[in-house]
Amino acid sequence: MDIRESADWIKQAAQVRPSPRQLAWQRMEFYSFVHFGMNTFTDREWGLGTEDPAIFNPTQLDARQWVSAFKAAGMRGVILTAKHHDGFCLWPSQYTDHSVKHSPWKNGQGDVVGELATACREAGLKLGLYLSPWDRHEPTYGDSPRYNAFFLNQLTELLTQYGELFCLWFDGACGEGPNGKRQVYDWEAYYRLIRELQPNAVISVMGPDVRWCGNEAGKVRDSEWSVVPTEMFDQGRIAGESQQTDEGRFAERLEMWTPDLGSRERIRQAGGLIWYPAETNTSIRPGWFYHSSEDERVRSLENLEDLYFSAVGGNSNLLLNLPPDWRGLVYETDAARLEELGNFISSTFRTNLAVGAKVSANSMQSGNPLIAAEHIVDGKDETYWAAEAGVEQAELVIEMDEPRAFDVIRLQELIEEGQRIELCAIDIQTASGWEEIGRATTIGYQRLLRFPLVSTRRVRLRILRARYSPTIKAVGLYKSHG
Ligand code: FUL
Repeated sequence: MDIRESADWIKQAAQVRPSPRQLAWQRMEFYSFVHFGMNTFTDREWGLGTEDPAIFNPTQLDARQWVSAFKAAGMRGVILTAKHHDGFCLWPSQYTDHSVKHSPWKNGQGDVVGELATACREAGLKLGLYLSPWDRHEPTYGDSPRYNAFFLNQLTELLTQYGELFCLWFDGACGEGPNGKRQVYDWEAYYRLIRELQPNAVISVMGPDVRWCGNEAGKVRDSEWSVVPTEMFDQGRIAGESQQTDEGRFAERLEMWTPDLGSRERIRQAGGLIWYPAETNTSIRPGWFYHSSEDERVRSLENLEDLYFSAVGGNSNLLLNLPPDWRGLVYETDAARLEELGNFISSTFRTNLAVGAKVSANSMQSGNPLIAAEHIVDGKDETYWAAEAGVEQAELVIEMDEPRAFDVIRLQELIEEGQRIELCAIDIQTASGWEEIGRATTIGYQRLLRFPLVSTRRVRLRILRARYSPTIKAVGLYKSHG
């Protein structure tokens, strides 16, 4: 039965909550990474910084084509590499000559960031930007104060000239400067500027708002906690900066992979706790940049479906890289795959078979009209169910008018209140009684479970262990199409 004895520290962990910008970001679920730049033309992954801007010359660049391919997949935003490690800028920065301004593309009049910003605005997608702190071209790199000032100038251009940004994405690579000195990044100054000029934007990976999941292969933990020890942020930054000095394929760099970031055992020893949710970043191809040699190595539809279920369905957002080719277009195979994936996602999640069902619960907080058992199937965002304070186990039974066949379940906590569920199971009622069909550890923003098709009138969610008082915002039952 109920264990009404949550220790104080568990109660505190249950009450760590996301900021409004983290919440808005979490709802984006799935968006695209665009690695495009000098490397697209030199067929490299990491440029040297000595490339001639004359090499940058996409013949058919069309940001609208990118955006419509991303939209077809159900993506809600795009993050573009405005500058990668080679220092070449995709916008006409006034602080360097190493940019589109000095390329033959559109006679030096073009602006890739600007074109993408316009295409996103037209299509209703959000825009984010990747700006590499490591800059192999810039002569001041390694002369820390001067380079930091340069970097802040570039950031200011990006933060002020392209409308609202949802994200600034920093990786941690920190190579040696041309003068042999090591650059010390002034992260605090970068963050202050972003907060001032784009207060709604999250700062991801080498930043305080969104945590790198710890690998680039698309792997997600069984329990992807958004409440983690404060140290995760500082340690992440240190690991990020020291991890890369050589060009390497991403699959080989799997540092920062600790399976347990948020269990009771782990957080009990923590100096403090923060809301630091995970993002899974991976590419649709082996590399981050386009290489024609990888045209046959685009992820299959089945692989993308699995990735979607494990990442978006495992309490992380999915940042899937789609590198445009040297024409400046998302390659045909990649675009076709995105469309297939989008069709699969939208047809699968079109109809929640549980909507309107009766729901009962064996524990419930009273006195709040937003809280009721039926609210988990009312399709509304702000209503939910919550167990009484201190309760760590509870059961909800969903009863439909007639048997329904489904093979996907979607579970969501009300993360505005925190992340609390540690273990749960799903049962269906059969002629011989309740039968367990799925189990999960954490839920958080969203957990998706897949299993062979079942048909039943009654579904039971057993919350086997939770912190202080579990909440459920929504339960969805779906039949997958594809
Ligand atoms: C890494 C970079 O070194 C890769 O080139 C790529 O941009 C990846 C997303 O981040 O740290």
